[in-house]
Amino acid sequence: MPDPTPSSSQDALIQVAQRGTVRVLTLNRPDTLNSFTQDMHAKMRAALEAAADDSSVRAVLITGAGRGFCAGQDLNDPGLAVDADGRPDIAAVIEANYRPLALRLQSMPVPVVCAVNGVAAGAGANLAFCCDIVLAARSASFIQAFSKIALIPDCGGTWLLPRLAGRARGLALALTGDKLSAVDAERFGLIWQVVDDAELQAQALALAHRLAAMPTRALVATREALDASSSLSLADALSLEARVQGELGGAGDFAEGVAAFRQKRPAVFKDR
Ligand code: T3D
Repeated sequence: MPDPTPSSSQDALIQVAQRGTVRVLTLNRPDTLNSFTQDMHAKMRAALEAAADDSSVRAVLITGAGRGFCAGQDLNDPGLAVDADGRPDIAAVIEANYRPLALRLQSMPVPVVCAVNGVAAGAGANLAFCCDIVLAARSASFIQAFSKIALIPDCGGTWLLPRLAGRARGLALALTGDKLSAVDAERFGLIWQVVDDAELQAQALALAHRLAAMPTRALVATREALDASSSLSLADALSLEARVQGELGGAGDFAEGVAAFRQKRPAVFKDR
């Protein structure tokens, strides 16, 4: 498997580019709206791992090539696992591909921005919802396409939809498989912001650069604390805040942030 370095070629399944301290990963099967094959999953895992392991990377930006963001699983992928009866072994596909993808995105050691440039369907929509901050082009849309092929939402959809949009909206989206406009996705709380199509990539990159200049360890700890809170009592969440704050308070970025404030200068954060 080729190393997904920042120099990857234009026809790579995942294009990898370095823009300063931001690693840009572009899903690149535009003829099938960037739907995922086994091969593409492997490249995506490798690209995320490489970004996580590279201390010069301080934010990741994920987007899609062409008119779509991602149409989820490639339903024609000949590489799909089959069970003993020759039927698609969907459980194996999920365990091997979508589970690690969702968990990796939600545990990246740097913030992850997603720029949804077009339709995001099935696992493609939930991939976006796994990211930390999601911008979408005004023309983009989100479809929980699973019910149309007699499946349930995966890639974290059953967990993410009720948490982001609430049970009523999350369940209705999953049951109907209706297309949701980017504007409504923002209104439902599924994404952060809709931007004009022509502005999407520039605004997403600017946001990723802004996050990259911030105290990475504190941003990642913030994500972890928010995610943990749903299964904690208030008392336990307060204890977690105290513990994490204690750890961050002993780190270089806190000293730098306070010094910069006192000296009335911009802080230069370095921890990761
Ligand atoms: O193993 C497992 O299956 C388990 C894993 C499940 C995870 C999942 O993600 S399940 C959900 C899979 N995704 C879908 O069901 C979405 C299927 N696609 C669509 O419903 C539509 O394509 C869209 C609503 C996303 C977009 O519609 P439209 O009209 O803008 O585009 P189109 O013409 O349908 O698609 C353009 C091309 O992309 C077309 O190819 P063609 O005819 O030009 O050669 C279409 O076949 C191809 N394409 C789109 N989505 C997929 C796909 N090819 C393979 N797999 C796809 N998912």
